[in-house]
Amino acid sequence: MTPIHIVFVLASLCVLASATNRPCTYKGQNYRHDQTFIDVYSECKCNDGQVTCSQRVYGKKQCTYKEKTYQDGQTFIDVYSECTCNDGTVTCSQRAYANIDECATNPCKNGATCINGQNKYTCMCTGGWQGTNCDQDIDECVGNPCKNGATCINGQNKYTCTCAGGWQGTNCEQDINECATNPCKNGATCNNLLNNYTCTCTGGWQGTNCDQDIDECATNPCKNGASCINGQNKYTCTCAAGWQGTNCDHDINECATNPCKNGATCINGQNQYTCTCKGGWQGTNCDQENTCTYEGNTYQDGQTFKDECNTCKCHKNGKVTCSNRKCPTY
Ligand SMILES: [Ca+2]
Ligand SMILES: [Ca+2]
Ligand SMILES: [Ca+2]
Ligand SMILES: [Ca+2]
Repeated sequence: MTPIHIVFVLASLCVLASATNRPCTYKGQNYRHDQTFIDVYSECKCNDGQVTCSQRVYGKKQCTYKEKTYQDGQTFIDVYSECTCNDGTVTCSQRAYANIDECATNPCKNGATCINGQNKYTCMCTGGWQGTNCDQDIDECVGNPCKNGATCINGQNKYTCTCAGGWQGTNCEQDINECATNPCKNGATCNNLLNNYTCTCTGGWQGTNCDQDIDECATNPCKNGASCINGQNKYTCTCAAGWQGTNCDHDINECATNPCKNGATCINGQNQYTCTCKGGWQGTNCDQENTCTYEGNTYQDGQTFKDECNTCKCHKNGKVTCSNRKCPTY
């Protein structure tokens, strides 16, 4: 190596030394090479005349997000977004992941179908449910479907009507025909009413259902000691002797058969007749000749005859009367 070479090398070394150890001037302050210092919240270093500072190392705030703590600058995933803690404030990208399945958490209840949408979901409810998540029961009684005073009971996708008396059907809209069970007897006509019926009886029957026989003898229709027999819508009189007719109120004319003979007069009586005989006849029916028998002899009615000193007479009744003189004895 020549002396010229040596001088050149030394000069080069001197230049290198001065080039790698230069001081720094930063915000009016001088710093040695390699010196570190704090600038506000950053750590800075002088490096060969250049100051470089870390970005806000000191005093930066942590973030608290959904009950978790994150360091400044820390990134994390929240559901489907990417979030960053930035000096105490969390900012999240909006839906970092496309076409998120919003139905994945089964938000639709009671058998509803979930439809995954763009940043939303839609629930298609099954019968009887309503609301965003199909978790609200529909009150099927709201429209008052139960009629005629019925009570409505809200059920699962249905309602039930408890009918008032006399009504039937799903909505209690049908009148119950109380005549359907044929409550009216003995040919009666049934009248269907509201929660009731009435019977229009045929003759001879009475009572709610026309099943009670009317006692036609109750009004004592049979007269003059007759006996009454209660029948079906009628009565029968069994007359006492001497009476006839439906009610035994007609006297039988015992003279109708002309019982009195030989010109006698007949007198109609109560269950009997009386004959008034003409002269020369006697007996109940005046069919016997009117004679008297006296001491073995027969005399005609009105005939007089002698009995010793007395005069006797034969009367209509067959009796003989005599004068009652004491006759002299001979
Ligand atoms: Ca319901
Ligand atoms: Ca009815
Ligand atoms: Ca009767
Ligand atoms: Ca009579």
